[in-house]
Amino acid sequence: MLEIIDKKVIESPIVKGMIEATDNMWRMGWDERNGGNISYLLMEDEIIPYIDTTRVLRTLKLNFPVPELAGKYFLVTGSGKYFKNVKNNPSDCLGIIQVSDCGSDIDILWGLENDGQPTSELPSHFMSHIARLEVDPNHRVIMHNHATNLLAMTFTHELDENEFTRTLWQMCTECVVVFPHGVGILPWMIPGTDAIGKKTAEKMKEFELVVWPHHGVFGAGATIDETFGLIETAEKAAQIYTIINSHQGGVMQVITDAELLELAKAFGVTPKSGVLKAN
Ligand code: 2HA
Ligand code: ZN
Repeated sequence: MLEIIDKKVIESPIVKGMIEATDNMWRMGWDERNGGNISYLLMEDEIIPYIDTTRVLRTLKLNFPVPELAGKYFLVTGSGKYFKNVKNNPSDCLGIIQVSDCGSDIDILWGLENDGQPTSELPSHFMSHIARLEVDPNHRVIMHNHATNLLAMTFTHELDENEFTRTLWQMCTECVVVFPHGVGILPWMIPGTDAIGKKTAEKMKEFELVVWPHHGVFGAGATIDETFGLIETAEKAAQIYTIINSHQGGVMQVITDAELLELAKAFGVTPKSGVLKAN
């Protein structure tokens, strides 16, 4: 019986979507070894057909209570798990968890076999979910990875949020339309801590993209596709930045700030104020 239920979970659209995302991210080169993590806020009707929500496999204590998320279900990647391996071993690499009524524990309902734990970045994920839900009722996904060119750019570009955002917007015409709020940037910090979780969440109130210098990026969105696409777009811009900076001939022409403003107007988005210099 147990096996039948678990088999159904693996066939559910949510787990299939997670397998596809982790595989794509690994193939993009953004998730070497156990790098990267994803959490997906699940609606009850997405899991009820697949899972017995009263069957708790294990309960884990949280160091950082999250009463704001009480009762909520999440599909998460596991701590120390390799994205490369998710598709061959989803019930080991992924887990479905529920936050307890008081917000101080999580119940594991499926997966994380072999005594696995949810992602080491759970503080950043949970605190970011809380921050994003306050500003976006459609919010569902937090995604972290080590997107190569964004990471590289944190060595070669100043870390001022407005300047970093402006450079990314200048690299590809679509950028200002895809992330008009720009990117937030933290100082370098130790990953996996409550402290970096709090700082990331503070930025998430304003930005859907938060860069961790010399480490990677956090993205937020309503779907896995949208969040992946957001990071993919910023990463592409960072790639263009790196390519043109290593080009001997240098930059011959750019998209001007006036053109970016015109573009934003044409697509009905409001770029973060203070980034573009033209008026
Ligand atoms: O181990 O990416 O930031 C996964 C990570 C930590
Ligand atoms: Zn990381």
